[in-house]
Amino acid sequence: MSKKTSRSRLAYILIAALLISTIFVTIQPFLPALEKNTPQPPPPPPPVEQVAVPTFNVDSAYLFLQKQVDFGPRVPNTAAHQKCAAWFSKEFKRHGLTVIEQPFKAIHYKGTTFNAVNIIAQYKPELPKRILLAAHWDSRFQADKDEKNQSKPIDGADDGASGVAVLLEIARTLATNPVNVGVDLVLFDVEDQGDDNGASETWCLGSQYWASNLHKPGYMPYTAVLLDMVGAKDAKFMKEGISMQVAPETVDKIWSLASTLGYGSYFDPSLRSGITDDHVFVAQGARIPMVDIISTPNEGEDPFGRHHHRHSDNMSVIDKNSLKAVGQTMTTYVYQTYNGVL
Ligand code: 1BN
Ligand code: ZN
Repeated sequence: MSKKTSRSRLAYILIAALLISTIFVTIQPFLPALEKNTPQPPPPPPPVEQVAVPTFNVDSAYLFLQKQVDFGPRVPNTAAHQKCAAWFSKEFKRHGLTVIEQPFKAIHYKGTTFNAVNIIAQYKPELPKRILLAAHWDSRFQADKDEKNQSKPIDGADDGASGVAVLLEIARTLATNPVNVGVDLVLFDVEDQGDDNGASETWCLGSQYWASNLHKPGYMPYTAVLLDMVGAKDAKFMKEGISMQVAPETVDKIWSLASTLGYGSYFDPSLRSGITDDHVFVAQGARIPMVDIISTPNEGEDPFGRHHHRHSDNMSVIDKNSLKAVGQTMTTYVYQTYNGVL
């Protein structure tokens, strides 16, 4: 082979090597991207610190209920109503929660202007993932279903104080058993001053106001539950129609949780028709799907029980077993939601 031929062959080899390395350097940055496009198994979720589910102290809840009734009927524009609202704020603050008092005027269907207030107690307000638990705190201005003293207000031990008592006990539980999820405990005013023969909008004035004036713009909890009439003997909680329309998965989770905990005799998985209650206005006005746990022990007449809107809705109808069934179920619901079980 001549010297010239071997030199030109060397030149060809050098040019080819240069070309190959140039191509490699050019496409090299794209190689990881190609790799990224091939399906990779998802990274494991960050470990969640598991928190034991605390016991719901029903004796403490009972005292919270008794205290409300001791103020007298919590009818708007009365001293009892004002004093009880102040006590709620003090009590939530004592447990380290951040309280927002949301005052508003509500026009009663009979024409009176009520000075009303919703109370919002926030546990760990800085956390974005939040659980909303609500109850109404007012009691009815008249015992319209009673045989006597129909124009006098009722104690509302079950219809009002029971749901709030469970929420106050959950506040106390959160303070002593920290959990890394936000919880909002909302007490709606003027739920129970409506017209039994009138429009549904005459009821639930506090939740209607809150739904149009959220304490935080754009507020959207991860899950939301309303407690109403949860303290009477022989309480029966059926899967309520509106709750099933707006949040069927939450209903199913709570009812099967209650059954697992041994409270299946209170939480009846049968369906029942929808009820006008705060959850309806929360779902309509704020687009927040909310489940209502409300006792309807009877069919036909008096679905809410023989004490409903009567003077017999006093401490004598309260049964710690009913309070415990709801309190323990909701405490477990909060802590297991955090633990990632629910
Ligand atoms: C529930 C308990 N409600 C009042 N006290 C809501 C309600 C309003 C139920 C109208 C039936 C009719
Ligand atoms: Zn009522």
